[in-house]
Amino acid sequence: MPSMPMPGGATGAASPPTAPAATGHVSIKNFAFSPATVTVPAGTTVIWTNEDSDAHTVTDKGGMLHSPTLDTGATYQYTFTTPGQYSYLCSIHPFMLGTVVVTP
Ligand SMILES: [Cu+2]
Repeated sequence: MPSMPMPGGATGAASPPTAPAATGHVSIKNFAFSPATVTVPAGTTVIWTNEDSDAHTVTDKGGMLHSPTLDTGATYQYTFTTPGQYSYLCSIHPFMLGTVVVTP
């Protein structure tokens, strides 16, 4: 990838010019997290996007993940820095379960 100066400067989103942070994406649709299990290396920002017509949340029991109610099209993101396995659910529909596996 050629190295180019940042055009214009402030774009609102803080993205490092080199070594862009990895991102993982989880869709929320049909009352399920998709994929239900996502595996990412430590330091990855996982972004959930609600693609349902119903509101959902991303919530874990430990309080680490605590999104507001996500309406259609809303997103929630969290950067996982510690390896481990993180289970979460939708607090509105507790049968909706998901897991983030963070590898070193
Ligand atoms: Cu839900």
